[in-house]
Amino acid sequence: MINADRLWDRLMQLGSIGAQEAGGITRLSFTPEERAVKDRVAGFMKEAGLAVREDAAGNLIGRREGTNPQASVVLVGSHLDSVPNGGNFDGPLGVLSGVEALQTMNEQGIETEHPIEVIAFTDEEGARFGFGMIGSRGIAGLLRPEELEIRDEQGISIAEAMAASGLDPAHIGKAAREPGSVKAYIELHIEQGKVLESRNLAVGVASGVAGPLWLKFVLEGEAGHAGATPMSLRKDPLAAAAEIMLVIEREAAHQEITVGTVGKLQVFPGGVNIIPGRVEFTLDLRDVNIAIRDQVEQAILGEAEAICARRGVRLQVELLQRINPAVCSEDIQAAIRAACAAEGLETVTLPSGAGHDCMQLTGLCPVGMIFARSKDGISHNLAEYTSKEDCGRGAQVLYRTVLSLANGK
Ligand code: HGY
Ligand code: MN
Ligand code: MN
Repeated sequence: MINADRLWDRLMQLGSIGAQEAGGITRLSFTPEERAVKDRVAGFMKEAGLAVREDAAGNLIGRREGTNPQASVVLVGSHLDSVPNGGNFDGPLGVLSGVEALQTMNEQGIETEHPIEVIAFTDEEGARFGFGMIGSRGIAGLLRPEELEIRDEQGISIAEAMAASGLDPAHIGKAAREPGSVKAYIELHIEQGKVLESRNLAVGVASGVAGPLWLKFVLEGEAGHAGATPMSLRKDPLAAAAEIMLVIEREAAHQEITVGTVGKLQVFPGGVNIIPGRVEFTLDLRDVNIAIRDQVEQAILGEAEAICARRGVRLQVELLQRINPAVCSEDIQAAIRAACAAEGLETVTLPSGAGHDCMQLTGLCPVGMIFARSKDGISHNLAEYTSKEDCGRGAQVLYRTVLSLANGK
């Protein structure tokens, strides 16, 4: 059995790192808060008896050797970075449960054939640069040098932020794992939705992960005097943006699973008595079916162009990231269900609306995810909560699943 008290205590410790006056946690990549949380987790990994290192992409890794030094590694992961004013469980539950599982194996002298590594991926959320999953892309060898030139709102590039935190962006390729070197990837994560709670279940099995498409819309109109400019003579980019946002809502709502969200909006120059000159907003569009997501994307872009043409507003759309949906391995799903059965836990299989690092790893190894119940389905919010009991249940299922994966099943 894993030590649920120790897991909970460590989770609560991390909750104080990056805590915000306005509530919630903010730990963006390559910031002092992220450095602090990685140092604390590195300490937990050492307490667990793991060999601890950081790779060229800044991933924090704790390794436990197996009996067969030639065997491929089982990766257990999640992330420690957060969204602004985020919750305490999105990411850390998976990393700390991985540490707890390996510490339990060491304490109980349990041997596995395959080595196991618990990994805290760099920048899963993409909150700082609008481009996420940097660490898992690095592991999969998918990072392109030009992507390290993406800049945050202060104009700092990913490469510059990496260098400032002691990494050499030129060596990012060294984080990539050889094909065949990874047996499987498994992650415990909070569900971030309401399915488990509505079914009164503590643990769920992921069938797949919806793919997020992130676009940045830039609308250029004509700034003007709010009082002296008749409505018929305006080229107002904010009014155009408002129409486009309603198109996004309508087109996504027409589909069964598709979701569309405008999460960031900036208005320039931003004065009470100024008709805006420029507006920027982001679109996060997701579906588990890539063809449907593409179809909704084209419908939105077509209508946006027509709206802007009618209003005399210039439209530019910039791709921030396009991640394909991921399918979870049937074998790993079966291993998770067997672990749930061994724990006497009824479970359900469900798709993940939220994105996760496993999406970057499907070309490297089979992937699977275990979900822990989220209270009220809330996440990316300071009210995000999973009970101590459910964290323990999820970690225990992870422990059994990792054992079965690391012993050649
Ligand atoms: O955006 C997501 O779905 C994840 O929380 N990064
Ligand atoms: Mn997450
Ligand atoms: Mn998240």
